[in-house]
Amino acid sequence: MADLAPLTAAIEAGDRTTAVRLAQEAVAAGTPPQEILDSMTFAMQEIGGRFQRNEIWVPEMLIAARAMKEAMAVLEPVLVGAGIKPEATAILGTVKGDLHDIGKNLVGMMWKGANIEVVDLGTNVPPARFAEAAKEHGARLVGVSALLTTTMVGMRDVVAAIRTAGLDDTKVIVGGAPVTEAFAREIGADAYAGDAGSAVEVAQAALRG
Ligand code: B1M
Repeated sequence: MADLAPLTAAIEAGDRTTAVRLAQEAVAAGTPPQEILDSMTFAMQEIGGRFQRNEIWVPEMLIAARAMKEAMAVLEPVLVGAGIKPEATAILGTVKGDLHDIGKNLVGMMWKGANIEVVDLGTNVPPARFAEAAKEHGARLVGVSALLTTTMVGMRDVVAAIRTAGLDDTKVIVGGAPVTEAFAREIGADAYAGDAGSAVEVAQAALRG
């Protein structure tokens, strides 16, 4: 079995040049693509954990996610060729009336790093659009972000739109600075994630449950 620890370490360090080179070498050496992918997603799980424990901050997480993205670009054609598909699809967006997207983008990067395909609808997304996109893409996850106390209330309408559309297998995950676990429960969301690191664990638990 190839030693993929240096690839994991390069992604964790945000060293994209090394990460891309090691990914290319692993592919060229005929390492099974699933093994390469696992070593890369493991790096993002580590990064997520460190971020949650306040051992690293947004910039470190961003550069790790960027290294992951570039190494993933090397792996993607090989994964497609091997028939390895993302674990699930997630629709992601910032709630209607809200233009903040830095936190949402971080969540998207972390989800992609965890082998979840992300359809990012951007900001100021009306509730019906989340439901339409979830239906169109057969998404098992819908992630909604809000940064304003005035817009977070609109998350209730997103949950309602998903339920009204009959998307019973689609789990709604909410997050953002003013959002709390209690609020998530109150509006009937399936789960709450406090930060981009825990959003990975929360998504994986939602997919299992
Ligand atoms: Co705005 N803004 N802003 N702003 N802004 C805040 C949020 C505010 C707290 C500033 C303040 O007053 N201290 C305040 C909100 C007050 C409130 O409602 N309680 C505020 C305000 C009032 C406004 C305007 C109304 C200002 C005005 O025009 N009068 C206006 C609203 C515009 C609109 O949306 N309609 C406005 C505009 C803007 C900018 C456009 C200038 C800019 C946004 C740029 C952009 O996003 N592209 C901006 C910014 C940058 C901020 C602050 C400074 C930073 C937000 C940020 O990106 N943080 C913010 C003050 C602050 O937070 N210190 C502020 C970094 C980011 C990584 O954290 O987004 O919290 P965050 O994401 C975290 C978690 O929350 C979580 O994970 C992320 C990583 O851990 N998370 C999720 C987020 N989404 C998640 C989804 C999940 C799970 C976890 O699952 C799906």
